[in-house]
Amino acid sequence: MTTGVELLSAEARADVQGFITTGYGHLPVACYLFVRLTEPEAARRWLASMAADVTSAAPWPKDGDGSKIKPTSALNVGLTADGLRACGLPERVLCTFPSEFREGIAAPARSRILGDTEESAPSEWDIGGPRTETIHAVVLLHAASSAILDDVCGRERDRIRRTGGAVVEAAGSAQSGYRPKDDVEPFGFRDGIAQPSILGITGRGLPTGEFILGYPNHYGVIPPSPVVPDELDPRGLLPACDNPYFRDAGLRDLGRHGSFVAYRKLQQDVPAFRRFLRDESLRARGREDAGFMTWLASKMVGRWPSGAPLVLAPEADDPSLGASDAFEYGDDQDGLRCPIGAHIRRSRPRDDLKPYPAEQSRHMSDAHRLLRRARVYGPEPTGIHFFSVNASLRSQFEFVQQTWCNNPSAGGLYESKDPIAGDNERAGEPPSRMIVPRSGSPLRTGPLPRFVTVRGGAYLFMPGLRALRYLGQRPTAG
Ligand code: N7H
Repeated sequence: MTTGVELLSAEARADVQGFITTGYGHLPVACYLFVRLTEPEAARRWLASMAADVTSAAPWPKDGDGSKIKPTSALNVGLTADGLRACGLPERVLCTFPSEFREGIAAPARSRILGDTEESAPSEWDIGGPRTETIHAVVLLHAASSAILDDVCGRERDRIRRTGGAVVEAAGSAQSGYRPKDDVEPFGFRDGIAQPSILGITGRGLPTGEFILGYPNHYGVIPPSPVVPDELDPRGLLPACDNPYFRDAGLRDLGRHGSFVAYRKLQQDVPAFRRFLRDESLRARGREDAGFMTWLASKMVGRWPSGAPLVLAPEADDPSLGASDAFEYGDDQDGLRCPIGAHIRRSRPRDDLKPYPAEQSRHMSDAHRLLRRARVYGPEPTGIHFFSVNASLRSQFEFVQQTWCNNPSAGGLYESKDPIAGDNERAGEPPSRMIVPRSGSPLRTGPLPRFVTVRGGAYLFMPGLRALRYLGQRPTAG
């Protein structure tokens, strides 16, 4: 959809949290504070005080010569369902949130969908699981330098301290991350290239409602949004609910300009990844062949280490194509260039979602896009703090993870899950293998280990600024 575009007004943008519309590429270092709210009144005051400082999606001002003046730090906040409850939000409001959000990422039903089993099971997590403290909110801090990050982190910790114990950092808080040089993630591949563009922000791309609540989505409808009865918002802090699902029902829109965020702490077993490539090289070539190992790893990802898409650079890496996202799979139906099972092809099949024709494939693929935000963690690159921003956790993040990454038959494959993000190596299941089509017979690798282990997670509601102020006020009887 690219015509008849309604851009969000400056006022609307100022109500959206900046984390939804930008990955803060110019703010390479990040710290995430995981907090618990122990007393509703003071917790609400904490939220209200933060609302004044939260970084919005308002366009950055420009200086005399027209260049943007970008902030040197950014503050954003998301709440879990437990967190909303801990702020005193009544059940009759909570029940208007989607069920997957209310259950939370660590609920057994969600783990089955996400493939969070064995070492990735929530019971094993460092943060956000049933054996660690309940997380109520996550404060996301991004900064231009470590010194600035220390500053803003200190400021937020002071704000927490001033609540006198009503807001406390949970064990495992202050997770830090950074944007690596050349955006190379721990397995050695350039990341963060393919991102959907939000129509109402940039004037092109996907319908705004895929990422920001309150606008038409992929199907041309404004999806249901969390709502508050009029009498619980006597001061009219929230916008009236003009969502056709609820019009004239005496409700106000708590969701407007908010979004949902899936947080995953994903640990990458870099030595196991290298070992696997080496073993496959020994099997296929009889020796450790660095060229073969890079080739196979790239077939697993769907891009070369520089980021060059295999579809455009089938034979060898071509760094000049490193940032390219202008490609489709229609001329590569058999996956001879980019395997059907490659991570990027299965997590976004573009024009070739088998068995559908191109137009329908594009349409279906576009219904399940994610805004990916990530920062690498560890002194040695050990994994990523992964965030998926989407209006629907169920039909975007969970759908991609379940139906495309974890599905051994995706795209007509057989016993082959996503080699990077799939729930490989599950007890009681046949081994999953990477299949690389070639002229002649395809290469079938040995069993894929799970290279990526989930170490933590949270489903967050990232409210609009008005909604944040509403959540921060003293409630009327609920
Ligand atoms: Fe993936 N990787 O480094 O190998 N991812 N991913 N991802 N991923 C992408 O195109 C990676 C994960 C998607 O539009 C690239 O920007 C790693 C999860 C989607 O063509 C690389 C991990 C989910 C895309 C990686 C990981 C996704 C994508 C290419 C875990 C969803 C865009 C760079 C540690 C549930 C596809 C780029 C498109 C791209 C890697 C996780 C989804 C290199 C290491 C959990 C939708």
